[in-house]
Amino acid sequence: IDKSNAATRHPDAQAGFVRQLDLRITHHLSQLSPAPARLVEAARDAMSSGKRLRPYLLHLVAGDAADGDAVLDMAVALEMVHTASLIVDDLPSMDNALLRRGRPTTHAQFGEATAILTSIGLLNHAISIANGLDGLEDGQRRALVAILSGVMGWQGLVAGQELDLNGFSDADGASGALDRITRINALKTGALLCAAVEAGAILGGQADDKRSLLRRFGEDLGQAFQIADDLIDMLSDSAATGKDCHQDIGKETYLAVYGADEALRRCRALLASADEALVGAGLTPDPFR
Ligand code: GRG
Repeated sequence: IDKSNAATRHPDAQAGFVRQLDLRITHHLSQLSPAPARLVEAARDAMSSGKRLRPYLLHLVAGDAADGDAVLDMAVALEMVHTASLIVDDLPSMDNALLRRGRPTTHAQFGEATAILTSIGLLNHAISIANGLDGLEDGQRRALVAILSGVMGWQGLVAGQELDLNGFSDADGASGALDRITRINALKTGALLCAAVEAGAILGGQADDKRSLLRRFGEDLGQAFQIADDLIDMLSDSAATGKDCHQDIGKETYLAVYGADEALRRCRALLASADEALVGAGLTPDPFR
């Protein structure tokens, strides 16, 4: 499993889209001035790399018939929300990480206060991009804004992170380890992938009956992605420490509870189910590989 190779079977198509996306990110970041230069610099730095998986997913689901400018703008908004969440995830009170995307994290470079402010600023700007989308019907624009505000909040990333860090209370009604793990992965990781897929379906004008299949695709992909992410972390840890692959990595993940073989099997089963949902929705899985 190599997450960084997720779309390299189509390097030209992906690279072309990512080039356009990066130009559009630069354009939107230039709109932040006259905000304080240090804050803008922190935002630029945080947004300067990444696999751009969620934007590419949006682009693939939206298809060629969708308005290319709206797709790019919405893709930037999604990447801003994703980046904002990573900045927060890396903070000393959370994962306390010094490296992200192979470079020093935002708080490591600019301090914790500026990192928090950068994250809030990116979230705010993502909503304002979606509010300003041209050439759409009002209902479409409202739906896209609702997707963004939903995914960042109480039914999305914020909720997933709280449960991941502090666990479930009785009132949260979780029934066992698998339920806890699946719910955390859905909120923390799946929600943003689903948001990209749903936004793509809106911009591509996909029929309502296809949307539930596309949602299943996003959900399966989210679960598979988080399991793969945990496997990759474990493999890089075991490469660094020389320990074997069944070590407990500290959190209640699918990998920690069921072991690497079962995690790999589950990941493959989820990806097969995701493929099936895509085909059901009338899309070809190949470009997504
Ligand atoms: C500020 C919106 C907001 C939320 C705060 C911190 C937090 C709550 C949520 C973060 C949850 C989190 C870190 C989920 C993990 C998601 C994940 C697997 C990220 C890695 O995605 P990649 O591999 O990263 O696509 P790149 O760097 O390539 O973009």
